[in-house]
Amino acid sequence: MSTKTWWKEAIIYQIYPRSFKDSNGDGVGDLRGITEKLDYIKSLGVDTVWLNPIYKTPNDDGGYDISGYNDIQPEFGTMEDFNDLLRGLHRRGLRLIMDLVVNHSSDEHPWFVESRTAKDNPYRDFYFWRPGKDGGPPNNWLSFFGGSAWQLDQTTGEYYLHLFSKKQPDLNWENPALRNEVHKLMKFWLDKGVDGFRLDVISAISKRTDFPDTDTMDFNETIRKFYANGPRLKEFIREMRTIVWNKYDLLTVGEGPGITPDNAEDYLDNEHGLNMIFHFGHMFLDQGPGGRFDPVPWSMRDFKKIFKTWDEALLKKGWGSIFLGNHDFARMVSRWGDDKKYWSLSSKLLGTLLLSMRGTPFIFQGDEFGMTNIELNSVDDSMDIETHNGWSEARKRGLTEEQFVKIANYAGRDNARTPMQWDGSAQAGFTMGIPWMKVNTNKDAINVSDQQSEPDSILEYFKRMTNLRKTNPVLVYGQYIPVETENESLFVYYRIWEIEKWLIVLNFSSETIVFPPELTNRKATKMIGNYSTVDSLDAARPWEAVILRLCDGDELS
Ligand code: TEU
Ligand code: CA
Repeated sequence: MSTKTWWKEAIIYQIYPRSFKDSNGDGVGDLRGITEKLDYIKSLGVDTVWLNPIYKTPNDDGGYDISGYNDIQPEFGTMEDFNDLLRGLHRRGLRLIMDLVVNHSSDEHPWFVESRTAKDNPYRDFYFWRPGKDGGPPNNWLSFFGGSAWQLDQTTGEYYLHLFSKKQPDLNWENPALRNEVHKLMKFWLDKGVDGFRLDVISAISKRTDFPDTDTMDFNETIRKFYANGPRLKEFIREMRTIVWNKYDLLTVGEGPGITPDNAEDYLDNEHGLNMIFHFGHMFLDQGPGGRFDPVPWSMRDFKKIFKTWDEALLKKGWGSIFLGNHDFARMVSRWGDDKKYWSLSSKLLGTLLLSMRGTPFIFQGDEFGMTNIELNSVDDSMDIETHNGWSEARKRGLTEEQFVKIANYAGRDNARTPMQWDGSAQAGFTMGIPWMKVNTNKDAINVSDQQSEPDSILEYFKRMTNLRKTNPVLVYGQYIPVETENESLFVYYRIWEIEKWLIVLNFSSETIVFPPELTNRKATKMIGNYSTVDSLDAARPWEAVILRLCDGDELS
């Protein structure tokens, strides 16, 4: 069925460099800091690292606004530091995936600086410039970060498109000269020896160049119908693959809202597409029509349905990825688990889910030892442009700051971006100086140092889970068969491969849940579990996670 490749078997660790480790005391995490921690990374049992952007940037949006694609952000270090890091990773058998952000650049990139000077500048068509309509912007599109997606530029009196902040003008992929530049910069990094790319918002690179108005108030629907999945998407991806990727053994993972189970094939074509994609189904489950700052309750039934639908969709072509948190969302345990009473058990449960699903798992820094959300007291505390812009929109709708901050504390991106908690010292061992963003006040209770070599810790559990996955192909290649769909607390599934039949039981609740009849009285060996005592096989205790290897002769129902 599915051919074996290294990237299917990989376990990926995501590093947000600004918040990982500061080596020189300026309060900003950097490349040397990562190099200092390579043995820690290796000890997790992961084998690939994905770095969020480290390129030259005015840093309007956490480095996703790039002004020099072949340069390192000076705050993060030099190209020599980068080469050292890459060597250090490879020496330990770890691979490196870079973030490729080419749906847009920074407005400070030389291309855009040129582009805005005159209508006949050779770089004009690297971006989307349009005249206004009826005294306003060319259409009614809204940016991801609030407000119109068009910005009027005085120099020429035209508007440019920016799906994200106004300092992130969208690049025009219709222009072959731009595509050639993208190919060149990918080659630059691949020739240095990097092992792949995570392609930021790849879903939006092909625009509907007549720019039709959106006809819905639902933001996620607007994304699907108007921003993402454009007419030339497949062609652009195929071109990158033919001209660049086919010459290297690399991993490509596409990111982007608007990718659905129905259109995933367009991205993943085995011969011509990306290796895999991130799907956002579960990540948008608790977002209402207004998007991130319009939260709605989510149900376990829907959560399970999303995993089932995606697994089925990806069977036909391609390969999936599994993540429960990243730099764009709240902390995994605060969102899907219980970060208070059952903090340890529920963190381990989420680790069990993450590392026992079909699809390549991505662990976000800090989740391996249970880092949690923070509490901002005011919008001013936020370091994220999305939260600041979200607040200006929300206040127009009549929300008080207190109400908005509550929502931001639940859903905002700051939650994921606080400094790594290495130990309980003043700045959690992240920096000797003043950190660019406040350390979470729970650093004394939640840090690496306390959990290392502590057998019952979340960190040690994660290591056991990565090892289990690495040594048992059933967890990588095995079929995924969900057991029941209705239960609001239990998430139960089989992984089946050759003679191996494994059963994974996860109780997403603080109650003891009696098993459905088909799960009881099974002969099985426990492979791992977040409770140390032997299981009854009749019920799951609060936030219990257990993986059972079913013994020979056992019939699957
Ligand atoms: O995010 C892409 C994106 O569209 C969203 O999934 C994400 O929720 C975002 O935070 C907007 O709400 C990518 C990056 O991961 C993100 O950090 C960048 O801000 C964005 O692209 C723009 O480059
Ligand atoms: Ca630094």
